[in-house]
Amino acid sequence: MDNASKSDGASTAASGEELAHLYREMLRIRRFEESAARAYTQGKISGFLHLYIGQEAIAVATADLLKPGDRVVTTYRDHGFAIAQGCDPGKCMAELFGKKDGLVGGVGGSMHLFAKDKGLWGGYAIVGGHVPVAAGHAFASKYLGDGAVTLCFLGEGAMHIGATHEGMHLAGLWRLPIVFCIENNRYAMGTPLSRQSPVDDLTVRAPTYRMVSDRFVVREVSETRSRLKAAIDRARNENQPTLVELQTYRFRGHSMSDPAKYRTKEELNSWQANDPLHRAERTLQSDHGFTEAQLETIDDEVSEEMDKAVAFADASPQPDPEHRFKYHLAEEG
Ligand SMILES: Cc1ncc(C[n+]2csc(CCOP(=O)(O)OP(=O)(O)O)c2C)c(N)n1
Repeated sequence: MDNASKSDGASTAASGEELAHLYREMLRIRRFEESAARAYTQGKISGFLHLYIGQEAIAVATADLLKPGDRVVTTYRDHGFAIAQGCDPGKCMAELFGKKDGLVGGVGGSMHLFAKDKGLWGGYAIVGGHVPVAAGHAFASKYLGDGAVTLCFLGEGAMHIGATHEGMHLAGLWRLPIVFCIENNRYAMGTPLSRQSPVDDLTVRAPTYRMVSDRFVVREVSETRSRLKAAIDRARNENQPTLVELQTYRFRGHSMSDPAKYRTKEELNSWQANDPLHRAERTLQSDHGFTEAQLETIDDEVSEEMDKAVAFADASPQPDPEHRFKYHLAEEG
């Protein structure tokens, strides 16, 4: 199947109300992460902090399509999914701070956000290690006949890891209800795609796993939503897995400790000029009559929400030392 024309015909256009919702969700992630970056420089967050700024449209489009029971399994770049899927930003921030009121009690940190009740089955730190886990989730859904779809997000760097191919192989062999979404942000840490992969088009591997594929540049959140919808519908209705390559860009370094000197300012500027968040803002004004004042109100509300999230995380106590061992062994009963 031709990669560029895989949409099932679902309309890409969003109504003004829908686009305003998607825009607000993208802005919530951006403001959350800007607050997290500030907190990191103030020494409130230890360890790694990988920001998703620039890629928000993907998590927001995904969250908009999830049905109850659907599962998202992703990488350490996971804040956007947690926020978009309805996790409380205060609890997310407290998790980044390693505090007791964090999403997983402060033991996971930034890379391991988890909220089963919201369909977020984990941020994982081992590159590619979560792909067989995601295939396992999809296998469980098929076995139990629960009608759920699993979405597995991975960076393009994970396409060169053995575990990734074990997971994809089984998904294709067993026709699992899963969508593999490669967030190709062009760099694995400081290594550009051209030095990681013999091919530029990462979906060429799809037919070897009997998967359908799609590949596109993430510019419009509404287009991203309709392209992912086609893949999710295919998984849900036909048990047909899809490999989607979403071409995107991270505006910050790999993590907070990376000054990203391996890329040019011109390259960064060209992607920022097409920032899906700002494109949505412009479309709201040009096509749906939103005024500057209305957009400022949305920003003020979102910024206030994130200020409260930081205050909540600041006020939360440290976890009880005993809590560190809670998840090491399965509890009886
Ligand atoms: C198995 C394994 N090898 C190496 C690392 C160190 N590491 C952490 S992130 C990363 C780059 C991954 O890049 P990519 O998959 O493109 O995702 P991105 O960070 O761009 O979202 C590497 C090599 C790791 N976490 N796991």
